[in-house]
Amino acid sequence: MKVELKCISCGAVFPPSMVIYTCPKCGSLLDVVLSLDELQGVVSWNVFRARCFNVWRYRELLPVFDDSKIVSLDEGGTPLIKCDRLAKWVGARSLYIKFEGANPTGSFKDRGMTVGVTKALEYGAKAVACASTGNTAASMAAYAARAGLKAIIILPWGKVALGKLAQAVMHGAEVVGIEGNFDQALAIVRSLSERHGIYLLNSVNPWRLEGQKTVAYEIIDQLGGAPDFIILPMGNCGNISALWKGLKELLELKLVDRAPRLVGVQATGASPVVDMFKSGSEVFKPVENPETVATAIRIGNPVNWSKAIRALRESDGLAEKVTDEEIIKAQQMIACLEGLGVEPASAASIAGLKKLVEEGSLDANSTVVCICTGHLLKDPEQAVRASRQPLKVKAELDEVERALSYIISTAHALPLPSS
Ligand code: AN7
Repeated sequence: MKVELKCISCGAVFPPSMVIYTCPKCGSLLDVVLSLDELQGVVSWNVFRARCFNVWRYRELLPVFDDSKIVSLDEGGTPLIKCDRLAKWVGARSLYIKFEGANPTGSFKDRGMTVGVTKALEYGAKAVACASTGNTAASMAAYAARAGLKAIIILPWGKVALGKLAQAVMHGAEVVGIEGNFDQALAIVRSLSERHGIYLLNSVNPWRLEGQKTVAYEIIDQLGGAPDFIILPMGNCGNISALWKGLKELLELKLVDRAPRLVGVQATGASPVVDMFKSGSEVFKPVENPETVATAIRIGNPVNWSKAIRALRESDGLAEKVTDEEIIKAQQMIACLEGLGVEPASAASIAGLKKLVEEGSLDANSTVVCICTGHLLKDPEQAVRASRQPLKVKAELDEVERALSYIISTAHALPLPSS
């Protein structure tokens, strides 16, 4: 299949053999452009559904040229779970969670890494690198290990959740913490990659987004059609960019008859894209010192902001910001009402939905899919901090009974966090 890299600003086109991350002419972001004409009539839901349910079910739409180099951990194929109890709390009629925590390293990043690391092998790279708030690091470290590549990771020191750090170091990556934030780490790793020819795997890399777009295919595949809204958290904005690209490809291939409206959610302390979208401004203003409990999306200068704005505008979408309190409340409700453990950034999607329904900007009768991007166990320290602590007693029955007296006397219901 014919594949090109195309600048989203000046339209310049480059061959896929060039190792570039941004446009060599104007510096803007690149899109991978597939010639979908060749696939009309070749791909169909029947063709896809005859295969295993993972990212590679959609093989024709993934621009990898050498199948023997594919680095996979059976990523994707995550559950789409109907959440009726949570829907009631949110005030919506029909709500699904796309549970990306079920990916091999516990986040949606694996979808992008399977393609990104395969590209690294195709290009003949020996080492890969990324800056990360944690999940990209964990995923890249795992896929690099499987591919036999060296992995270099730059992190904001002290601001990466424990589970993610544990993964990065256990998979053997070289990890450097900087006394600074993610945005600074990204600037450093971009220079590092350029100077030393190390393959860059942040979401500025357009190939990574090719893997991540499969979440769009899966949602439509699982629902058998388009929902009214898809809601997701935004950090560096790779995911919303990829989601929209995937949906547009399905539209062009006539594999879906309409596009869902996209909703991007950020934390109030790190909301440059939401602010720009809501104000209707053409000027992007980064946030100097981003801050939020959702460390995954503690990003003030998202590299893909222009693709995110494009996705929100083209899909007639919405954007919303939520406080740390709203994020934690939503995380508890997802956990207690549905049994789904998600990390704070992921809960931002549900918190955003609740706010938009309450404001009346999102019709409560809509069918909504919220993408929950990462697993609860990514940030165990935050989960323990946010929850009731276990009681410690002597190893005696009556001590345990006394500790449980309230529950035992009201055994009809476990207490849930008050709404
Ligand atoms: C759980 O790992 O940026 O808008 O360096 O870990 O595509 O950046 C993580 C981002 C949402 C935001 N949810 O996605 C990183 C990193 C979780 C995340 C996002 C992230 P993008």
